[in-house]
Amino acid sequence: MSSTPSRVHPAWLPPEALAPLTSGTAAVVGDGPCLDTARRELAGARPAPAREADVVVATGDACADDLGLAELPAPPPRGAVTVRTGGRLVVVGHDGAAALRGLYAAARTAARARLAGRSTPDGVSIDAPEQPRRMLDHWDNMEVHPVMGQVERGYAGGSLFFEAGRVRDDLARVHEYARLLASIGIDAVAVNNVNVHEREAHLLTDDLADVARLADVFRAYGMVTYLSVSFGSPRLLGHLATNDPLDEDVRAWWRQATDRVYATIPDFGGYVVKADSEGQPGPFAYGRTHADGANLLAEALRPHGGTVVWRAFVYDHRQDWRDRSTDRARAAHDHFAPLDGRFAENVVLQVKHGPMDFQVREPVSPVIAAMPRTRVAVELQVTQEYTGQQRHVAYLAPAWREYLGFRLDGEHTVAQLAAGETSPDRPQPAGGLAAVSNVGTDAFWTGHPLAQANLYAFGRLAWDSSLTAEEILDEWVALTFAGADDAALTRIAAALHAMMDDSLARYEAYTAPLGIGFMVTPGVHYGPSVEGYEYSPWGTYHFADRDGIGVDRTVATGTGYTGQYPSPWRETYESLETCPDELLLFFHHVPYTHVLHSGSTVVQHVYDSRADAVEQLDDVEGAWASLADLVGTAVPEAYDARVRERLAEQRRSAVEWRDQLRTYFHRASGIPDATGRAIY
Ligand code: GCV
Repeated sequence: MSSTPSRVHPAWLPPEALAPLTSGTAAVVGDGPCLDTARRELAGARPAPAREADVVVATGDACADDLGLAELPAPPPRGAVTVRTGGRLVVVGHDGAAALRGLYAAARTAARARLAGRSTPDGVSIDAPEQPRRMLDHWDNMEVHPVMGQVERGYAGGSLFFEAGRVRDDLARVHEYARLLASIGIDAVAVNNVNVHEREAHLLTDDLADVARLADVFRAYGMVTYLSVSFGSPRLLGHLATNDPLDEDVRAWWRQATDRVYATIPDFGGYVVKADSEGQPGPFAYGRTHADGANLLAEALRPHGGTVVWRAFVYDHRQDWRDRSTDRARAAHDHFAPLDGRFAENVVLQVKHGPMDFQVREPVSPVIAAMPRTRVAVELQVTQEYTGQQRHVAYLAPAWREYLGFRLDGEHTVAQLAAGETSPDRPQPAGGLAAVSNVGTDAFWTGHPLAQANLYAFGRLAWDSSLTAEEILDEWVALTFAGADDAALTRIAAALHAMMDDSLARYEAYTAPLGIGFMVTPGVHYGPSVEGYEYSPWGTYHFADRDGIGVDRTVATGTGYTGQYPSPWRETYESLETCPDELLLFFHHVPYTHVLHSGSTVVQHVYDSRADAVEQLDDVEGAWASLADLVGTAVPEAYDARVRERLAEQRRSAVEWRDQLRTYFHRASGIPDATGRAIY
């Protein structure tokens, strides 16, 4: 039986979202898979010659006169020119993909204008993405894993791509998904988990015809398809004696395997590789470097224009908690920074945004500024592994915006470093942005319907990191609820801002104090367990004891991690005086009585923030309840039921977090809560 639900929520592209573009006449000029998609999108409009049509979509080779325009600026690479004049809309993309994205952008502009109560003025706008690569990674398995389910760290049902050990026959849902992604500017998709199990390893060889079917779908929406591959493929699939990257037979095996991929999928994107990481095979076994490993695959892909996305998530996951000199936060920089300049041009080194692993709060990874001769991509996690697993409301855009706007080398932002937009004295080739997707076969795509906003926000920030989290939420609301009347739409927007704008800060306040992460139930990573990982081999310790808490990562007395940052951050984080409160325990081990810049002590902060955050949930629930009269009209009943079910679980879980953490730190420190609130 198929696990695909029959009624799927349209996310941010309900029919009403495109209605402003299909109410009159339309023309699409040119051929190709993306222009054909644009044609289908405009099928509801009456056809008309391009010179006269109300809505026109074309590519840069069309001439202004044919489109009924006096003049037409050249569309920028990957982008589009949009001309609004006298009620007409003409979208001209650099290529078909850019034209299609421009069409969706016009729907977004119309929706936002409506929410703001204004009309879109005439004029010419030129729009191109800030990040040259905007990729989504899927941690989907072909088979269902006994512990992880089908999608590793997936909280929204099974895989959209695979069912019962193979690519689905019916890819209608993948089309819907690709459409959503095209509308937010995504241009690349990796379809399988970076932990490549034996079955999925065969996608590279035995299942190519099926991968080609997925690639056909994504191509029609302007995206290229990638596969995660196992570094162990030559032995596993080719039955060679070794995977040594410098071995001639291994090199020949990768060349031949890759030639076959391109013979089947000529515009294939390339490979994503997790090597020497959490048990995956890699070059270390042969005494080779990660540059040797990545360049092996780069060599095979280069003749075809393909890219290797090599992950920098390499650390010792068999650590002893007594060993205070090994610091997982240091690992990626220690392994990769010395290799700068040694990666082939078609290698992108994909670095998680923080040095640990997608915790609620981490500093920005210093690796992002440490490799100016390497294409560094920054990896975000849309799927909410450590941020509430799509049961808690946690709108991630505010944190992503902070990371992307962080001036890591004192001058350039993370977004600029990823985009390769740096100054002449510090050129950096572009790597782009990638993120782990949060979708599945769930009828709402993302489990919690409001988690759709995170996927939406990732695409929008990869396009333009200067957008504010609030602006992005407005767009998402205006599109998602495009069927609501004006008054209802305004109320929905107000309620969702009240629920979502500060939702990540609230989640942080009841879960992860002052930069401490990993106080979660081991394995599943949901719910509190203060010491769950404290004596495990994963290197994720907080070192809480009766006297204090935190990890000393200073150069002076700790692991030296602060020394991996360029100025001014190495000095800022090294000093207790200047280290920001929210990262204090990430960088320093302090007594519970240490006084924060906020004036509170560490332990009182733990007590207060948890209690206050749970109290705020009254307002969150109240905001949703205020929309009750719209349920059944502007808000579908099933949508409301799902949101209410998730809010109830969020409260239950938040109370559990509050009580476990307050109790643990009361017991550990022996210091009472100054407010006298009950400790359980
Ligand atoms: C795909 C964390 C997650 C793993 C994930 C890994 C990674 O450790 O818990 O599930 O594996 O990150 O990013 O490779």
